Amino acid sequence: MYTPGARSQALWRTACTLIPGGVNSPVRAFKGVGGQPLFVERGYGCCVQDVDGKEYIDYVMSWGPLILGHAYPRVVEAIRQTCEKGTSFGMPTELENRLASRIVQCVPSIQKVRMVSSGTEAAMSAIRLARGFTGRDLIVKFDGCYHGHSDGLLAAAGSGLATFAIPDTKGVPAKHAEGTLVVPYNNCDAVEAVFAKHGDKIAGIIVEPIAGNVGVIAPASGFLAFLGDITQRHGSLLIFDEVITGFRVGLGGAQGLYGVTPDITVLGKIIGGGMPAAAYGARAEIMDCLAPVGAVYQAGTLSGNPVAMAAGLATVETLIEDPPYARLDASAALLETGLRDAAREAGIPVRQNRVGSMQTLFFTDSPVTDYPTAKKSDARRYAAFFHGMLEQGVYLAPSQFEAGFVSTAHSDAHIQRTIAAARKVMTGLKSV
Ligand code: HOZ
Repeated sequence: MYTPGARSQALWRTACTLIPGGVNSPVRAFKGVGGQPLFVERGYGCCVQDVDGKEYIDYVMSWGPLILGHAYPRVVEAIRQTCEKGTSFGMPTELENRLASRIVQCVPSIQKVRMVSSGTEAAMSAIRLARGFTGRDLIVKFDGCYHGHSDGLLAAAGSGLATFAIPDTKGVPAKHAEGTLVVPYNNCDAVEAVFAKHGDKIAGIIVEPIAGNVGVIAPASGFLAFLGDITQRHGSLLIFDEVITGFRVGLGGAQGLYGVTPDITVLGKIIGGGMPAAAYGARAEIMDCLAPVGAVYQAGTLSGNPVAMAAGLATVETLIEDPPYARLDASAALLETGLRDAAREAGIPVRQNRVGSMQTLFFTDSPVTDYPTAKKSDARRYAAFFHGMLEQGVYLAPSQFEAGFVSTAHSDAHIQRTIAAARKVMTGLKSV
């Protein structure tokens, strides 16, 4: 197991006395892989440096927002210039219009968009909007999909809950979770059955169009189109949670990639450029149900925060001006092939799931298509791989059940270094 340097260790000891578990978000604590987290000093390009001066090639990239890499100069400059004029007003700014118009331009389902501060808030508000618009209460979600930590959406969720095998968190009254019907991902029959029973009470389906919080799982062919069809047949709404996939798998997100347009879209991560911003959007008829036009309430002191808008705008405009998706795909494919070859040479069975620049290496020999098959992955082997890679200067997600990300800052040389590291580490995994 990798032991971080002395400063990281000291900061960790202090953090544990001040902050529950020493972290402000559970998966950062390394509990899924064992050991102690690194404390970061700085990030540049595709690398981070810890407080002890060791450099790592980073494939977490702040869990997805940093598609352009750490401290991308245009983003940093936009933040700097905006801060100098004030950091928050609680009054509208032009930056909100500019980011909103870029989102409307790129995301097929969105005519109007409301900015908030986190993906959790955006998903929670999208659900409220779906309920307000349809006048129905029930929500369908998929086993292992994660939509933030609002009460009703924590049922059978991925991300930290998958990492810690928490089936249902304490503190959520049973009646809150009762409004959420959980069905297996990629399973049209199960969705059909739930609609046959509750169809006229279902406000909407919320889905990660590419699952990213149990590791990456692509939608089965026709699955998303089926969800569009069944929601339309029953007068309920289809909500795509594109917090991870928005601007990640293309300018139009997963809906652009697969050609399926949902009713409501939830965005986060990349649209904040590494600052706290998220959003939800839909056609005008739905969005105008929100206060102050309509009667569905949602608000926030820091919603549309100018600094976050500036960072998001600089990121999104960079992507629009020179879409990097073909390059990202090529870089991620290089990594995918290299890791798979390294595993094969070492005789370690793996499955590599990848869509564009998001991917997960599962330590299993059977296909991973839903949460139960993801759970078959050998978590002990993943942990050993994770620690071996840290030793070699490569930072992977500290849990098997997360997506890894390639950014435009990952050069072929960085990826080749990563593959060389994986070759060394994989040979030691046979005995694990
Ligand atoms: N929910 C994030 C992973 N899917 C974790 C965020 C964090 O710990 O920073």
